[in-house]
Amino acid sequence: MMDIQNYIGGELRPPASGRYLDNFEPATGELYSRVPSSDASDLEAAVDAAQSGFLAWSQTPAEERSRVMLSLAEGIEARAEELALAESKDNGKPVSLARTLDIPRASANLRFFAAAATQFFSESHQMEMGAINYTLRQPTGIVGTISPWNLPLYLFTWKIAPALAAGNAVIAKPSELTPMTAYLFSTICRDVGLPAGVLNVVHGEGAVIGQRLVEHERVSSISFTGGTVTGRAVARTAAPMFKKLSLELGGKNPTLVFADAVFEDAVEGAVRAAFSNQGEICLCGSRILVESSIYERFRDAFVERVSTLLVGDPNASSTQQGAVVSEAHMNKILGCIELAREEGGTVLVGGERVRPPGRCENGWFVAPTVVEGLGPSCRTNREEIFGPVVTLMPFDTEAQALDAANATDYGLACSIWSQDISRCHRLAAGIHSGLVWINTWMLRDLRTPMGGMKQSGVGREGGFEALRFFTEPKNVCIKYG
Ligand code: TXE
Repeated sequence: MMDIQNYIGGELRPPASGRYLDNFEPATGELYSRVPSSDASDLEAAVDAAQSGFLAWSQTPAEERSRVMLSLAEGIEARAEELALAESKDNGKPVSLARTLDIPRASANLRFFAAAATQFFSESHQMEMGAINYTLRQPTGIVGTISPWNLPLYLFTWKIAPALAAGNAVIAKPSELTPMTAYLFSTICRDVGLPAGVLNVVHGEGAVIGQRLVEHERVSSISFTGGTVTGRAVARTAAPMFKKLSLELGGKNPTLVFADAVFEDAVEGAVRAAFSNQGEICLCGSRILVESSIYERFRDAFVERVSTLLVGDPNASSTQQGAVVSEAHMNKILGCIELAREEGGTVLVGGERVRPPGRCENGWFVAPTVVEGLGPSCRTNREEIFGPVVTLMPFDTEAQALDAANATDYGLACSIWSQDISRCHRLAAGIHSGLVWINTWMLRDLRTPMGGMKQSGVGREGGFEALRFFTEPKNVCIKYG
């Protein structure tokens, strides 16, 4: 049984208390490693290490920070296959997805922000009466990053990379459900010679070490990705302390399909948006709204396509749907399907647990599920399920589609499938979400702002937005005569 370790002050260390949490492989339901159950004393050590790390790192020229970050990206690339296998085992996702999405994106995050570190700039404002203002953008100090289990190394690096690029020291708290690739990344940091204390990784329970990180007086900013309920608890702690706060929370994203869409592209796009990563991506399109004139044709083609998705051992290269992250999460998803039935929905395909034969028969798998017959205001269409469950709803007019799309408390993403460019622009402006995809889904340019409105969060990640979040702007005004 392998014991994962914290990474504090450049060293891999066991938790001070010697206590660990069990870590399971979702595809088999078996215990396979242990993760530190860190507490306040581990955090204190991490804060002390980060304080001295910050002194050195914030004075390191951007070009040198960039060089070190590029060597971390190279470290990921050199161990890509090991990391992909580890991510798949820890999370349950198909190894093919970890190979093509998670791990390449983790190194891309570091490469992108390594470059951004040398390209960041600030404003200056000339006054006609003979004065000039310029903005200094200085790192905020020790920042806390809290990341979730659905895209473990991808979202871990998405936060630490801009924080490090801007010259901060970081204390990162990965999800206790998927700690393995953050641990392996710690070994890369050690091998590459990242200066001690610049990045510290503290593992453990959210309510214990995550909460302590948010409330620590020497931690200046918190960047959090996770559930809306947890995000609210984080905000409750951080706001009265006036910390900088970035919250990337849940979604209940609509996919809008109009009769003039390229039909095959819309079906394929809607399947991908609904079921990628078992539906465990905050950007997944879990409510599909289809124009009435093509509703039945679309429904039949969609259901046929979904019934061909291969659910099974994440190690098999043919697998398209792996296990969901935990037994508790599987039960939550199955409970949501039950609720959909109670609300009057009809399950067209899926709707139950899957037990793949062989080594995965006790794993936590849910069949890709399609429900129809529910209106936009029921709980199934308003609450985030975060699993392979999607609803289909017809609409008659563009105005109806927009109303239904906006009928949730979330506002993260949407995708629109239509060839009418004027309609696409109108809807993009009218939809309450931070991201709009037209005739595509999850096509990401790392320079663009990423985040949501309403209960999907506060602030934006990505590009210079992220570097602005991880720096404190200071205006300097000079009068020259
Ligand atoms: O995530 P949590 P959970 C949604 C999805 C899912 C639901 C709950 O709907 O079903 O959230 O998932 C840490 N102080 N998303 O409960 O708890 C925790 O250790 C500080 C959407 O598993 O939000 C982990 O590192 N930190 C989402 C991180 O928060 C705390 C991704 C996220 O876990 C904490 C995941 C606390 N009090 C779930 N409690 C997305 N937006 O992509 C927990 N944590």
